Amino acid sequence: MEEERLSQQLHEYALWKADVARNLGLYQNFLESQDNEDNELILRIEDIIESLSTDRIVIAFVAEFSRGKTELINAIFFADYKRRLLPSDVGRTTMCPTELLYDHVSKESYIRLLPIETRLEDTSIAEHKRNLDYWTTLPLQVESPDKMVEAFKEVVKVKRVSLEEAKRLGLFIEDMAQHLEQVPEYVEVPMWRHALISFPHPLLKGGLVILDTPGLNALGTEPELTVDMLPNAHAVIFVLGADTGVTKTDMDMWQEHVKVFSSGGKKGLLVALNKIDTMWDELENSETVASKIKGQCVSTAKTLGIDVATVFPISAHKGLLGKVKHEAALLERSGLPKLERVLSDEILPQKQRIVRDRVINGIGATIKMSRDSVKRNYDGTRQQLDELQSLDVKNNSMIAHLLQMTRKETIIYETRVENFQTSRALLMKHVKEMQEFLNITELDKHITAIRKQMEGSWTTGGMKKGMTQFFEQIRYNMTQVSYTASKANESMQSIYKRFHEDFGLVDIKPSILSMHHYDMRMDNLAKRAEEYRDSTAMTVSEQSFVIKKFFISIVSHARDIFAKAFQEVENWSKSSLVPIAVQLKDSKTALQRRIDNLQRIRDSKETVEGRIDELNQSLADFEARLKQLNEVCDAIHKPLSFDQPPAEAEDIKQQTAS
Ligand SMILES: Nc1nc2c(ncn2[C@@H]2O[C@H](COP(=O)(O)OP(=O)(O)OP(=O)(O)O)[C@@H](O)[C@H]2O)c(=O)[nH]1
Ligand SMILES: [Mg+2]
Repeated sequence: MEEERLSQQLHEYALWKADVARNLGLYQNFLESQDNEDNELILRIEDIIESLSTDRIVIAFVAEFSRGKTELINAIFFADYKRRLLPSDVGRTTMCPTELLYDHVSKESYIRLLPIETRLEDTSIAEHKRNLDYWTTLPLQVESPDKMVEAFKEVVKVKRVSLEEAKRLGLFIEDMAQHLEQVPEYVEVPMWRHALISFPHPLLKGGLVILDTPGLNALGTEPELTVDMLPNAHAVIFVLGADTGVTKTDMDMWQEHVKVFSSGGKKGLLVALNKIDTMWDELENSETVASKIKGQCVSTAKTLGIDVATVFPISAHKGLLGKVKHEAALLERSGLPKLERVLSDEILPQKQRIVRDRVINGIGATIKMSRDSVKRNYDGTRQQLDELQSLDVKNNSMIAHLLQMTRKETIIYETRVENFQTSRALLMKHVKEMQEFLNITELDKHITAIRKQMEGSWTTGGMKKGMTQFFEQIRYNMTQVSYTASKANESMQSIYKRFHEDFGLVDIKPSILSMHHYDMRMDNLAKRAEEYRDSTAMTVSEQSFVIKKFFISIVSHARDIFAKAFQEVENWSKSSLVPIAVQLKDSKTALQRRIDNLQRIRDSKETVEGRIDELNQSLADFEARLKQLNEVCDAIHKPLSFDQPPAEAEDIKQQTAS
């Protein structure tokens, strides 16, 4: 079954991550065994290992209410419970964004709920996730599916609050009230703002996170969903109903919040045209029904402005039934397996490639550099051995001559090191400049000023002005950083050029510092801010409330971009010079060793044989290290199983399994 396939692929992905982490651990051991260990590098590896263990693949489901998001989740992922696990019903059911995951830290199964009142404060959901103070945690009894179903009902609870309270919470929708004859005194609002459900289902244990969202303007009222959770998901499934077609509210949601997911060519946005069983007509032949469904897919694709290949006609309901009752024909007809195949064969591999590239970009060059350094030491030792073996030990003047030559070389070496230090100082000046533009304390001052100004003017116009000014300043800073980055790159290039001329050593190239990624992220953030601010779906009465909330989530992302860009500049400045520093150190060690050898033999402090034995021992040590580093390099660069022709892929699978 497709869901087993997804499970199997997730399992293989988890094994792959564990293997990479194990190899990075070996590299860490290697670094720790070095004379002057590089603590920062060791910490960086620690971070990568940590990020591999916390890595998740997030699939989000968005749609208007009652399109069948929750039913679809039940059908794709939880049919093995032989029932409808998550509550799905006619009308509005899911009340708050719900994440299903496996918490590897807590390990206990739970439902964790964040009260709706937390909307009144400035704290984002992401911040709440780091601090459990406000959450209500309920245990989840996984051994009994009945009890689980019962427990999940808590998530969909609502409560009655006064109109004033609903307004304060930013949850009273003026537009809806317009249809009512009289404005109600009390309204129903969701009891919870966010839910986290953790239990040890194999898919969730494999790192899958499923995000179920409520319909009915949820995307409008909780900006963090549109600014953070959806853009960071690896796949977004937008669900439509074949019975309703693309309605105006479906279209608004698509235009304002969903289609942006695929901007910049990003893959992973899929459209499920659900409830096709409502078109199954016993009185028509199956070809006619199929062609009607096809026709609706084509018109849906046209309305949304997307390729028809990304529209999947499905019946979540029949798919779930087919799985529970083991009716293969019904399951096939539900169209579910096709959608599931895209998740396992496209979305997951794409994610794995990204993680693999991140590991290679983050540490690949450094590991290669260590390996090259060990290889240089190995070659140097071999050369010394040859020199010793061919040396006429009785010829003192010859030894004196060799010593003098080597000392001269040492002096030249030292001048070059001085030159290197001077160029390095210039480079560090540029780095400092960039970091001043990315300084978080300065950004915070700017944020406070804008915030004050926005709070002073509660009109939409004032809010807009504040937001524009906010982005003007940070974009100016980003432009300055990019400009200085190009100067820093030039400095780095010239350091390398000189280094190659002086040492004529292996042709290593410096990595280029690019701020493009952060510029793009900031542009996207500004774009989303603009779209959100001007959106017609901003139907909530207390508009300034929502904009203020939105500003807060925008700000936290801008801070995050600054912090990451700052760190990138820092890492670049350090790691780009490491290859040179390592080569310099290796050259120095080699020179020192030669002087040592010659002096000892000249002073007859040691027999040539003793020294040769010693060198042979070092040679064996270097050989063992080289072998280990080669293995680490291979493990990290190993092609992924789905990037291989079938026969090789099988081999890799077996290797990962063993
Ligand atoms: N006929 C038919 N009904 C379906 C199908 N999928 C879901 N439904 C029904 O549609 C209704 C809504 O389904 P839900 O899964 O609760 O929809 P939702 O999108 O999660 O809705 P909210 O949680 O309110 O946002 C339920 O009564 C489901 O049984 C389907 O494939 N065919
Ligand atoms: Mg639902």
